[in-house]
Amino acid sequence: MTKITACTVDCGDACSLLVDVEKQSVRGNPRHPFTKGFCCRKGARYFERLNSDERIVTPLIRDGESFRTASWDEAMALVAEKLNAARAVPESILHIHGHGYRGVLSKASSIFFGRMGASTIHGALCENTGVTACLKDFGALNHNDPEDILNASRIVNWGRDMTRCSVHQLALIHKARKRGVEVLTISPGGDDTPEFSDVNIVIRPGTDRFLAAAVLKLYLEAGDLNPWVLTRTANWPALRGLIDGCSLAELTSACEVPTADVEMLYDWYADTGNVASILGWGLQRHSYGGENVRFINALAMISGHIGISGGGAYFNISSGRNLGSWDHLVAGETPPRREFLVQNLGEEMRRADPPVEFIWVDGHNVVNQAPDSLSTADAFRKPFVVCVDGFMHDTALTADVILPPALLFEREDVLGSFVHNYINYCGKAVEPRGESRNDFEILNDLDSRLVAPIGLPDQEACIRESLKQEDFSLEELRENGFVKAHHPYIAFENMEFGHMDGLYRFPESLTPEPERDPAYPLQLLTVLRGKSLHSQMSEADQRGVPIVWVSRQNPAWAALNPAQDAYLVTPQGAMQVQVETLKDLHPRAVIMRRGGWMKYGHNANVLIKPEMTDMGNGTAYYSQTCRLENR
Ligand SMILES: Nc1nc2c(c(=O)[nH]1)N[C@H]1C(S)=C(S)[C@@H](COP(=O)(O)OP(=O)(O)OC[C@H]3O[C@@H](n4cnc5c(=O)[nH]c(N)nc54)[C@H](O)[C@@H]3O)O[C@H]1N2
Ligand SMILES: Nc1nc2c(c(=O)[nH]1)N[C@H]1C(S)=C(S)[C@@H](COP(=O)(O)OP(=O)(O)OC[C@H]3O[C@@H](n4cnc5c(=O)[nH]c(N)nc54)[C@H](O)[C@@H]3O)O[C@H]1N2
Ligand SMILES: [Mo]
Repeated sequence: MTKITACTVDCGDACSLLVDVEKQSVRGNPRHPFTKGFCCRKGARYFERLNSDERIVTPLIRDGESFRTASWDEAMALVAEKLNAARAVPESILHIHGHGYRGVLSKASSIFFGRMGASTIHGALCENTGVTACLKDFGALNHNDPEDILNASRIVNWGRDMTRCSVHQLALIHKARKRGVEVLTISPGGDDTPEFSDVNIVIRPGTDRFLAAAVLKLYLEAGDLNPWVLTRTANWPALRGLIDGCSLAELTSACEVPTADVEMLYDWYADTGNVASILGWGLQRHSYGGENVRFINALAMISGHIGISGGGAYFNISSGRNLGSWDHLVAGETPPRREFLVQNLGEEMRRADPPVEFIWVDGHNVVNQAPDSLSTADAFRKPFVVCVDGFMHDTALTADVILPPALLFEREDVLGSFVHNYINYCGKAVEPRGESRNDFEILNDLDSRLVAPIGLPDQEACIRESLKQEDFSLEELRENGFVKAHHPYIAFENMEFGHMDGLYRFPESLTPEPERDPAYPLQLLTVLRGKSLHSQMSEADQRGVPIVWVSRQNPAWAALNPAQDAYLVTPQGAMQVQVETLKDLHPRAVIMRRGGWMKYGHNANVLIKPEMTDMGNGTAYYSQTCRLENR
């Protein structure tokens, strides 16, 4: 029997999937216009994760340094007792929810603990820097339909490694190239972007704003400005002043891109035909990531490529824009809540008054994925920690009780995408393994044991409520697996923007990149893995010493003695690593693939200090400086 479902991991492709229940095999839904019958290896092999020996399938209660199996009744009675007591001071409860599983029902724990007045987290680990930058520029979060990329003459890809992060955008790029569309990628290198690019430009990490500004400078020098475009902007003189105030040499040396490459990029934007710009998520994980995004958008705008077919700037759309909320189905109001900055959770918790006594964390390996992992793990030692997760990762290891959730294919939900405009139905294809239960049922069980219950609605009622905003039918979704939400094919057509006056806004500052610290002259780029999603990887794959990659031109490479152990060192600490080389990587960049676990000595976030980006309370992971040395 084949069941229609959809992937709920935190990925923009958000595939519609068909599961063969007997064979336990997965394939992309051939009828879905974006999924087009194929999916990535993470989705195709998800049953390996569901059936893995490493999966936790019964509740566990801490027993000294390890855990013992418990019944749901025993585990939930213990959790309820602690929560009932903590509710005397609601702020002493801390709820942490991540994007480990997406869908309208995944909001349940946030609404549940919100009504209690529990503390929560703020700040952002993912894409909020770029989202905020785009909102400042365009006044709304939108981009052309993903398929419109096929209408471009040329594509300029600012650092999105589609070989890993999006197999469906990659397929569209391949199709476009077959039609003669050319692709230029700008990145620090060492990724697999050459696989789909005609030309690659290597840039100093974190400095895209200077490259975009340098190309804008060439536009000014050529006197090549479209008067119609300028009338659609609110503050061109401010940007013009910034660019006039810098020489081309200053801009090119700030991004370490040769002038010939800057001129080539100008030609790519200025030649006849339409240019689509793609903005990856990596370039906004820097201290001035917001400015980076804003200058790239400004270049796409000034070159006349916004609001037209075959053009546009692709960062993100909002995955929730087509789905309404259901929190009004829950009685009461959410009072103002205390918030801890997620990037600096350990430190913020240590300073907290009243102290945190009870933590509920679900869908987030926060100890592992937020910066300064050791500090977070340490702050989790004292409170009573409940972790709803199916794997014994760095966050689960801090828990007093672990509750096993039903995972993908084992529960029903609906969700949107931050890349395409389809709403997908995520059907329950198989029964939850062992004693696992879906997150919503776990909350219902807990609620029934509370002295003052919150009262959650029926799950299907929540799904139906979410679909009301666009009048989608749950029956149609169950039958087809997806519905299309209607948005204009071209974003910001006729250069009508989302700001009140309809005009575009340029950035009004161009912040210099901080001087290189001679003690830590390299930059650590903790980029994603193709085979797994963040920390959702098998423990068996994490044996031995983790690998980092550098260029042969990296000053550290020549200085390392291969006969001795190598260490990656930041002001936060040191980690033993194995150093390998990669062609065409920027000479000051060190690549480490993120998601490895602390318990195996593979977690880069132990070495990353909590630093914010310039916008949207994002995390400047990639501005982490480092060095490599023998010890
Ligand atoms: N396989 C897999 N797919 C995923 C995920 C996963 O973990 N695994 N995660 C999902 C999620 S949540 C996200 S947010 C996305 C992330 O998707 P991506 O943005 O593709 O990946 P990142 O690892 O965030 O960023 C790394 C890329 O940014 C480039 N880069 C880094 N710094 C700079 C810079 O300063 N300038 C430029 N121009 N380029 C730079 C690197 O060369 C690399 O190609 O992927 C999603 N898809
Ligand atoms: N060093 C460094 N760290 C980074 C980044 C970086 O660039 N560098 N980038 C970051 C980015 S882009 C992101 S999006 C974040 C991701 O941070 P997280 O969201 O913490 O990432 P995951 O490791 O995918 O953890 C998700 C967890 O949810 C669990 N899960 C899956 N399905 C369910 C379910 O149905 N119910 C419950 N209860 N749990 C479920 C999984 O088992 C997994 O343990 O990390 C950030 N961390
Ligand atoms: Mo992300």
